[in-house]
Amino acid sequence: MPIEKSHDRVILHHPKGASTEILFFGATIISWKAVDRKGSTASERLFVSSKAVLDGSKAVRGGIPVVFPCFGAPEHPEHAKLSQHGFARNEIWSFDKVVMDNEAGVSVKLTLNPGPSITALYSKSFQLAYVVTLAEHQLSTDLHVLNPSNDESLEFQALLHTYIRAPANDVSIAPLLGKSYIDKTEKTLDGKPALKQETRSGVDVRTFTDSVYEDAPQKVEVTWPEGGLETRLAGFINVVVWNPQAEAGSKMGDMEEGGWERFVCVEPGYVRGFKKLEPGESWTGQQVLSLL
Ligand code: TA6
Repeated sequence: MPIEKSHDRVILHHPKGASTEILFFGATIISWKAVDRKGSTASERLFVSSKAVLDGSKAVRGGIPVVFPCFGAPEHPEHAKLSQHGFARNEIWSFDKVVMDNEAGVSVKLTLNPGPSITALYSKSFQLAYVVTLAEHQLSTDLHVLNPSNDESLEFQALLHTYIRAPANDVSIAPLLGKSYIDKTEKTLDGKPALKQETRSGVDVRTFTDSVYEDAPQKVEVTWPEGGLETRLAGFINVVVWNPQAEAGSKMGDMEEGGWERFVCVEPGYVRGFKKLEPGESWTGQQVLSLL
């Protein structure tokens, strides 16, 4: 059966063996299994910490959390009451409909609109739709933001916090050479994160890494011996590369021991400044993950 829906999640199955599992909590994708191009059995391509909390009491440590309307600590006055990375990853989304179900793939749409738990913290009108499409070797995640207001603009940040399962100390991420980036692991004398220019043709995460790249390329390859993934982005202007290593990872209560050795986060986002939608306007951020 291509689509299994229960009270708290939906699981999509591709006829050729791939699958993906989406919690309605946060619209968090907690599994993507894909068959590699050599045609062996489907294996897990995302990382979810074995200590992740999946009962809806806190954001999932792993998979693909949805970050909206702010990235990191809130900076916009309208976000003053929000927690880190905003509310989207902590809210229950609604299953809207099956978008596609055929040999090419299976696709579903989830939605999030302001409910009491959101309006208590955030006063702006918005409509979010998240379309997840599973193909044989590919997973697409499209985040649609609509400003339904007749008279107010909407300013937000958005990001897909993708935890790619990989041998972290052996990965290379490209092409980021020459791109400017904010290094959040280093503070300048005035306490601000350091602005740097990438000098590496292949970025590694062998040390604690938390880099926000400007002018994201439309395609990023994450490669390692014996494997790799490609991320194609549209609508997003930044890409964040994050791995806490033991330095930060060992302090995270929901990070399994040594988990930082088994993932790299490559996160398409619109996180430098704010995207502004005038009344009635909409925006889409797309991530397409493909096996190399
Ligand atoms: O995307 C990188 C980052 O912003 C890091 O600074 C780190 O905070 C990470 O997200 C995880 O954030 P979380 O709120 O999920 O613990």
